[in-house]
Amino acid sequence: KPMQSKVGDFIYRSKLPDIDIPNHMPLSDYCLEKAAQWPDKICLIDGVTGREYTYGEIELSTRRVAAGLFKIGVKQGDVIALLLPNCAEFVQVFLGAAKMGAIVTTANPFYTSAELEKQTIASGAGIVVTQSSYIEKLAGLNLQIITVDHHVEKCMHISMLLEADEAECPQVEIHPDDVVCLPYSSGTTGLPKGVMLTHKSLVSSVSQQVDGDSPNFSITVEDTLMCVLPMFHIYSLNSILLCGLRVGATLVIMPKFELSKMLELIQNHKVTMGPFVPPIVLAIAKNPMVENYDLSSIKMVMSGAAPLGKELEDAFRGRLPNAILGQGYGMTEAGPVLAMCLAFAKSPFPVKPGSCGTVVRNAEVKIVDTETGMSLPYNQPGEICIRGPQIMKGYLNNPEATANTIDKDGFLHTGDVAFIDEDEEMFIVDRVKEIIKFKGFQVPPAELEALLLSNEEIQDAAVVSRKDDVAGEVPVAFVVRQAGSTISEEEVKDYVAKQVVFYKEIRNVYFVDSIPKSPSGKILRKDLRNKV
Ligand code: 4UV
Repeated sequence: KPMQSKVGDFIYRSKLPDIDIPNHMPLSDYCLEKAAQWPDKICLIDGVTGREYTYGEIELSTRRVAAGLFKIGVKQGDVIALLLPNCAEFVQVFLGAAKMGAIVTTANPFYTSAELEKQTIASGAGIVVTQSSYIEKLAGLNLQIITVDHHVEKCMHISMLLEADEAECPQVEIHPDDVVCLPYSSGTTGLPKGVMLTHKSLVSSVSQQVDGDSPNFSITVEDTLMCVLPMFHIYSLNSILLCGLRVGATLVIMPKFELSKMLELIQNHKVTMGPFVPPIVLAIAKNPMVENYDLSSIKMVMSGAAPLGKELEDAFRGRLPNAILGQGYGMTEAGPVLAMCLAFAKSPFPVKPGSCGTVVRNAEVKIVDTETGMSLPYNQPGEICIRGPQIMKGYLNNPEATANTIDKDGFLHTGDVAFIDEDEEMFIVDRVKEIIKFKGFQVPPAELEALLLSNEEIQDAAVVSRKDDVAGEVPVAFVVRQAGSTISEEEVKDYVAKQVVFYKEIRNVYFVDSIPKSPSGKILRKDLRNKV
């Protein structure tokens, strides 16, 4: 039975015992704590060049980058933007920045200039680390640029950091509540906001997954992880990179998803663990090319960041019968992992298809009735709320949005609707927030609506999701034209497409006379979704 607390709430917990979480430690020290035990173990393999980096080298480059950042004037608490696909430099700069108390804000390198401008200004980033091919998009943003590939005039080069003297690594005092990572997420409503993840949040989240005698996510120094999901998104950053480093695993990193290349790397490097998103699970389940590779090294496959259909799960199991397939459920603001499949545990539990896992250790979940606010017992769907040392400190410079997300009892409201069954397994059934998920990427409707409204020919607009077999969901728009306007569907689509990354592009435009709204002016999204 879920434990009933003194105020009568039903509280759900892991079936695994709580552990001691060393969340007094700074993040990079925690992740590399045991690296000295395996200095020659391969930490990263660059899937493109084949170049390998040992744990000893990554630990050393962490101190060198910290020293280099200090030398070029970065101070504790300063924000550095990482605008990189998966590469060794992402890891080196992230760890080095964390080591010297700086904050990393991550962004999708495919973002447009306009999107980058918003995030770099809002986060207060002064430096951006990127590839030379993205520099053009950063023109006029008043950022100091560090390139990781070519030397470019007026930019600094990564060698300044990687070749710095580790003896000059600054001695900083890092408090567990200091922010270390600032990903952007629109959360349950509105525009993207800076999510303040502290050293304590991320150490706790990693620890909840992989530490102790009976870990939930039982990866070890023996494992090789496929790192194809982008590290600029919190799923890959946390559950692949940071968890992998903590246990001493080898990470095979790919800058972009390409099925044949990924299968080849899995085969050649005997990858044991594949953290994926549903579209990759789909490709493995359905693409005939898969038959040509030996994937027998894979023991575990995790799907997360978006719902995984039951049929797809079955098809996948038929393809890789020896791999355990399970889900992880995360949300940037939740630190990010809320629940994980207990079949991934060192002492595994039987699990049911369709479940997104069981709440992680050292955390409490409530399922809250969206109408009454009452917490609910087994098998009744309501909003998932979570409390624990891993959740965000809040949104940057936005106490109002923070207060709307983390309640006075410290529970973070996810906007996801689920029930929990008697085996403590969580099943997500709905979403009461606006966010659209394209292959696991966030598409915030409010951002697209603001763009649409900035067009003089558009009087009102609403953006909602439409189900899509491959992407999961895609954004579509309802548009009210200004009187006299004849703006076409193509024109509306083009107008948005010019200003946003590809996955936020609007797929269809429906012209309507008015947007249905509640008396308080809120768009009735459910009505619109039903129309699509
Ligand atoms: O904020 P965000 O983009 O964050 C994520 C994070 C995902 C994960 C998954 C497994 C991990 O191990 C991990 O470290 C991170 O996606 O989007 C959050 C929203 O995505 C939906 C849900 O609506 C969240 O609030 N979502 C995430 N995972 C699942 C999911 C899932 N397994 N099933 C259904 N929806």
